[in-house]
Amino acid sequence: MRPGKPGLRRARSGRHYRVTMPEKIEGHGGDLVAEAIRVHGIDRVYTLSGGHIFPIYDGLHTRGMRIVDVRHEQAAAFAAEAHGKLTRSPGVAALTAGPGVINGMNAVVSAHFNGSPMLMLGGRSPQARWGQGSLQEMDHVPIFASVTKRAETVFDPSQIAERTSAALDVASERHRGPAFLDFPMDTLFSRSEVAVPTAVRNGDAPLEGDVDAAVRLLGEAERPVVLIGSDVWADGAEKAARQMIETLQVPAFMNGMGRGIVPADHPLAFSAARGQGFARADVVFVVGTALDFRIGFGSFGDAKVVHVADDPNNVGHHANPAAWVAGPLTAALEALARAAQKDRSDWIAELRGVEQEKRAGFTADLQSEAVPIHPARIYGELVPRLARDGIVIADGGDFASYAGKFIDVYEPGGWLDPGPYGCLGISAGYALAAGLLYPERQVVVMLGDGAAGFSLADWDTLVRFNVNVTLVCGNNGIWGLEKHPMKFLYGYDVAADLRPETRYDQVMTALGGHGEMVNDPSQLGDAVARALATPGPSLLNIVTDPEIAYPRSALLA
Ligand SMILES: Cc1ncc(C[n+]2csc(CCOP(=O)(O)OP(=O)(O)O)c2C)c(N)n1
Ligand SMILES: [Mg+2]
Repeated sequence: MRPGKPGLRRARSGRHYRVTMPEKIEGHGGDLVAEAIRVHGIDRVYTLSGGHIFPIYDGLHTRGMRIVDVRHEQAAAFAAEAHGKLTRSPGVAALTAGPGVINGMNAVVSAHFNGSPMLMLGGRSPQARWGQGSLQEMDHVPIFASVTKRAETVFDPSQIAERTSAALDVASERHRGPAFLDFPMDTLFSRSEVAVPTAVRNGDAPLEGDVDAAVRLLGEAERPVVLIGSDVWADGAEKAARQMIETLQVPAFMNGMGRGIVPADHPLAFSAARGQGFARADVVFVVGTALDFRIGFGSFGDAKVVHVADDPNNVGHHANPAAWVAGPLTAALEALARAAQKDRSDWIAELRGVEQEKRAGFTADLQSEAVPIHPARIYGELVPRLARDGIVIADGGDFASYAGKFIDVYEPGGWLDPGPYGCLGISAGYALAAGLLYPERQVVVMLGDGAAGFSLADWDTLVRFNVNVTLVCGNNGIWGLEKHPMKFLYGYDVAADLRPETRYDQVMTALGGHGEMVNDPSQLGDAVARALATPGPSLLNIVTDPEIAYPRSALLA
């Protein structure tokens, strides 16, 4: 929304909404950035210091807004991405020109893949000297253009508030994602007087696609399943999803931020039976997630696929869906809930049988007495001690894959994984955002030893902000998810070993947190309990068996 006269405007839905006259404020560029962020209801910015962005700090500081500063920009940017995932309004990172901005790049790409609302603000060398070789003089915008919804440089000081506000709105619009703005130093230090626009909310746009066909397919299906993905949570459609599933008695699987929308102990929630569910279904409804490698590219044997996406551009036409629907997911799920009802108790009972059988098959590993410790045993000790509203973050290869298999989620917003971009090193930033947003909840990171190396300097940040987080490191001394496949393909492996038994626990204690190393499975339970009970950050360094590879079947490409 541009600043302007008060009055009625027409929304995309055709409805009208009232526009209030925004107040004018006078200030430097940082004031205007901070004000635009503040009026969007966002109270904090993640950052690492750099002179190019000092006015933004001043703008935030003088408004009493929170500045969360880290040790490597990737942590600030991943914190902003996690903030977006958890709060469903944009997380904001402010990074200094050149290397600062580029260090945050992977989180922007992750937000692009994950549909996470996020705004990255960058410093930029002064326009008055452009081309003369200022420090860190580079054009970020073309680099960010292909992985953001909007990437632009704001040259005019009087446009700063408006462009910042518009970038936040763009990031929040379906299909959500990252936006990037940078400000030349001379622009950011200049003063102007402008009106700061208020936030624009997502309207109830009409549904596109063939709603009737989707409803008919659901009404007629004998053995439907639904997969609920991250966009259902991001779009605030979790109640509609649960209602549809319960009304029509459709077995539900969940991935990404969709996990927990139907609590893991609900009669219609399934996870271990996923292979069988997809193989035996006659129609698979995929709602709010891409038809990508995580779900066999949307090809489910003989089953038809119906794709429900939050935006027409996100429909997976490659899978030739029998029907597709695109638009607000609450409306889409409410439409599906009007399908004809059917008795599906036999189908549900069949899947429940499979679920129970598969879960019974996990028990031996979860309780394994083996030395070195079986990675599954760690989950065997952790899972019973997790709070129902805990937040679990998975960062690593094989060790993190076990998290997806063994950790049950009971509330939406309780699970954070890197998503289909699969970037190692998310966890310090993700934990920082989660722990500061929800200090009263358990935050637990399931961390590979390889993944640990990407972000361990930011354990210092977790200590400095006294974030209540437990890092559980499965230390097999290898890049397991790479070593085992390479050995399988070539008969040997290179570049896949780490040093065995590295003392990551001592890194944590040196930085001021709680750390323990565990070699003996019988000591594990008590160590987990101690770590969870210790305020502030703690790290369990658990030496696991490098011979054990996660049993994997997904086709990555
Ligand atoms: C930034 C980044 N670099 C490299 C990879 C490739 N990669 C995926 S899993 C993996 C191994 C992870 O090792 P670790 O965290 O120790 O977990 P493990 O598989 O040993 O349990 C690697 C190197 C990646 N996904 N992301
Ligand atoms: Mg490892």
